[in-house]
Amino acid sequence: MDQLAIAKPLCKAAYRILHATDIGIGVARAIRAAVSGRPGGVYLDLPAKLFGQVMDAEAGKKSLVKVIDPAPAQIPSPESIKRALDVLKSAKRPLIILGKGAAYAQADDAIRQLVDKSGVPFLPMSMGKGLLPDTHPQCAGAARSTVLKDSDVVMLIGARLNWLLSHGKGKTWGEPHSKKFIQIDIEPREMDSNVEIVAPLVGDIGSCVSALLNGIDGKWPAPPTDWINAVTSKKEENIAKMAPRLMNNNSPMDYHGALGVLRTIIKERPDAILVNEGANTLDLARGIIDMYQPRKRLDVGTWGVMGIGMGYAVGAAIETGKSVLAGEGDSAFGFSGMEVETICRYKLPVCIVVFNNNGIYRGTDVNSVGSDPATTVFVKNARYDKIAEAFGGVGVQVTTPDELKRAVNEAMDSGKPTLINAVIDPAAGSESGRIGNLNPQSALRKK
Ligand SMILES: Cc1ncc(C[n+]2csc(CCOP(=O)(O)OP(=O)(O)O)c2C)c(N)n1
Ligand SMILES: [Mg+2]
Repeated sequence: MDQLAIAKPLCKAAYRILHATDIGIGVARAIRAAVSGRPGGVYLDLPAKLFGQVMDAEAGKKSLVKVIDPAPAQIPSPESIKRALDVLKSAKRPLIILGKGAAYAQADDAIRQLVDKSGVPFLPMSMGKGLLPDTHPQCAGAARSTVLKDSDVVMLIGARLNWLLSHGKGKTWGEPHSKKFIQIDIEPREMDSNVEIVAPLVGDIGSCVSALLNGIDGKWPAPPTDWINAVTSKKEENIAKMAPRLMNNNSPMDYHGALGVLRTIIKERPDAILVNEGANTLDLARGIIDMYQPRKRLDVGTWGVMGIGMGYAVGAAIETGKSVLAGEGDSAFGFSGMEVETICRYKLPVCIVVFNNNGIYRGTDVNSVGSDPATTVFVKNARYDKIAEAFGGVGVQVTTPDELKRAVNEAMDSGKPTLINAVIDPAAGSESGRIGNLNPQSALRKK
């Protein structure tokens, strides 16, 4: 099987090493390819015939290559900086969008300064959350639809105009051609991917943002007050509407009651790492759970890939030594749930909360014909907590937000591998979480 060819279209780069003497340089090349420019996964093929080769151990050691300056700074041109500052200055209703690229760039201080000094409201994408705390006064997360629709100048920092942002056009973005986009990205081909970028800034995010900061002095005009007031009042209205739902103590739980608990826990333990996958479990958690520190939220990413959860939890716990809280839809959990064995084997400080609503989106669907269970419905009253017990971990079954809170806090305090089966009302979720609008609509029904 030609694995290299299979991997090629899915990775940033794919290489094959044929000789033992080339392993050092091959690995160096793969690392450089992965971390330079826009980072991305690299496939390295070591075919079976390589394994049989022998070489002198000393020569082997010497053949290893140190990767020098693997991700060099890429300095933006001064013209592009001036162009971007001119566009930003002209804005009546400016907005900054922080993507996960901004978080990966680890230019946290510069980005914070840019937001603070410019006074511009910002919207974090899912894994950009926490770069600045979601509770920052300029965070427009709770007024997302308003700022996307009504802004006139949008500065994208390490965020792409892909499907997560409706490709920069359509209803989400208000009147057609009503926006000017400034985009900071290390990848020149990202510019004009879907709509015109009037001020492309090609370079690494740290260098670009620092260069912008040099042009934002004490005389920089604050955004118009009516824009700031409009964003703030929409945000306060939405937060006030949500507050009582997050405090409900219903049993069986709904998503809001259970996620309200996890929200408080992350507020009290801001350096814990939050892993998140599912549909309702993902989309609602993204909005409800505030993040306070950069790179603490790991989720399904651009392509919504179920199955990342347990691998991410293992990786995060080992790499950082910090506690991990994993909010998992019951279906999502099933994609990599067997890794609970790994978590227990290495005694990792991982607390998994399975949002058990008996299925995908809802546990109440029925087939219109036949007696088989609906394709989206799972075994009723499943006890996921027993999976942890099977491997010597802690398993807890909870049916109320109060019980959930106690169980999660206990797990996080003890650091013991724990799986909490959180019983969620099977009728609480909605199809496709909050992206039901992407489903095909019946042309007949519209008429
Ligand atoms: C690898 C993969 N397969 C299938 C899907 C389609 N998918 C999207 S969400 C989801 C599961 C949603 O159910 P659950 O995790 O239980 O979330 P909830 O019930 O809380 O909405 C599936 C299978 C996907 N995103 N990725
Ligand atoms: Mg579910």
